Amino acid sequence: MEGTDPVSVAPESARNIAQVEAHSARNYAPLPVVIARGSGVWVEDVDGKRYLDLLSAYSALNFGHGHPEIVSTFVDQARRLALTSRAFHHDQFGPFCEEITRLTGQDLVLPMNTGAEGVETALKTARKWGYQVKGVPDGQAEIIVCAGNFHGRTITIVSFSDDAQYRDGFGPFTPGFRLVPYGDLAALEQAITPNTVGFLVEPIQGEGGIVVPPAGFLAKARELCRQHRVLFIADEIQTGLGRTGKLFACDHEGVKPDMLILGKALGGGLMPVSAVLASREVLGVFEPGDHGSTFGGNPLACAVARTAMRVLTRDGLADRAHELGAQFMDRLRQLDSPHVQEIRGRGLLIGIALKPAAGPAKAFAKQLMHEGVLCKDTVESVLRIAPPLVIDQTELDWAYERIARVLH
Ligand code: PXG
Repeated sequence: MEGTDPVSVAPESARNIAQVEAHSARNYAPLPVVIARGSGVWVEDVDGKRYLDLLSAYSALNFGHGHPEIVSTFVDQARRLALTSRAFHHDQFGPFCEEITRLTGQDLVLPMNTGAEGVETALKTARKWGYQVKGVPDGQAEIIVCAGNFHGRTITIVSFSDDAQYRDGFGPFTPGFRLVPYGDLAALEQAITPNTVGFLVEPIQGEGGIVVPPAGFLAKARELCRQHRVLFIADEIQTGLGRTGKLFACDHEGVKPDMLILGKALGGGLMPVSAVLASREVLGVFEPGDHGSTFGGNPLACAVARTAMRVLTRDGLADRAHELGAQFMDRLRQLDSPHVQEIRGRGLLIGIALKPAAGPAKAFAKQLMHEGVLCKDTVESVLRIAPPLVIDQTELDWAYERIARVLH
């Protein structure tokens, strides 16, 4: 864990960090800031210092902290009915299913909680569809994934990661996956066999370093999948729901995936809500008992997601991300910084790729923290800028000034 450095960490923060270091597993290395409250794009630490949140919990806070309407739905629904399990129907489930399938243009939804559960669900769906509908011989289904992928941390998901740290010490792994380079159409075509049931892809790689694939890749990959009867599975957990300047990042190339995985922002910044969406042919493979989750599709989650989707559309947050993001990226590109290699991304999902000589991106994130701006590195050399989509121009200007200062 970073710095209990007494010079830079105020007393109450230092106390909290010491507790964490004493009693928590060290599976994270957070910046040494201890946040106590948040509102909109701003958070405040236990010592009363304010910061602008340019990370948005990796896109889970697209609506900002404590969005008033979403909080109000959350509180009302928690008072009325929070949990039933799926053993019974509840009055939020039907409307949620209708609204999310309408928003995504898909036939059916299967709700889960975390992103990784959503991905696991999509993988199970693709396999079952492969055996039942495509006619793949039992136990032979293959799923193609991309180098540099990040889809979560379960054993199956890390089984097809090419990041050694995600895998080391966690074997044996789940078989049935093939890796191809991200954005490489020829490699994808070569990897397809008669047993291929799905191609799982992030339309922009988030944890891989905000990597935008070559123009046309998604549309052509989608077409290739159609030709070979392979399900095109888009993991839009980080890119979906307005983040990249369209409702979904696949929309930039007019691609409608066979299966769509959503998470993060679907929970309105308040709770974990994920979902898999697909056609009736695909999600129709499930029988009662095949798959599920105690909390998946609970009344609180459904109510919160419904309000989140309504706010997203009503407030035009995707268009906002498009406009503010394009401007901000232009301004970043004009920065005459000795450290910057490339500015890349879409909408308000922006990566500042640093030159090797600049040193680790994490050091810049730490400097920005001292300037009152919170963001985080992704891979070693990329700073991720992904503010809540409700951010305004003045707040972005405020952030820009500080980023410019730190990068000079
Ligand atoms: N798919 C994508 C594209 C993601 O970015 C997941 C799946 C998994 O979601 P859950 O809800 O299971 O974390 C992600 C998550 C972290 C971390 O702390 C996770 C993400 C980004 C940065 C850090 O594990 N993305």
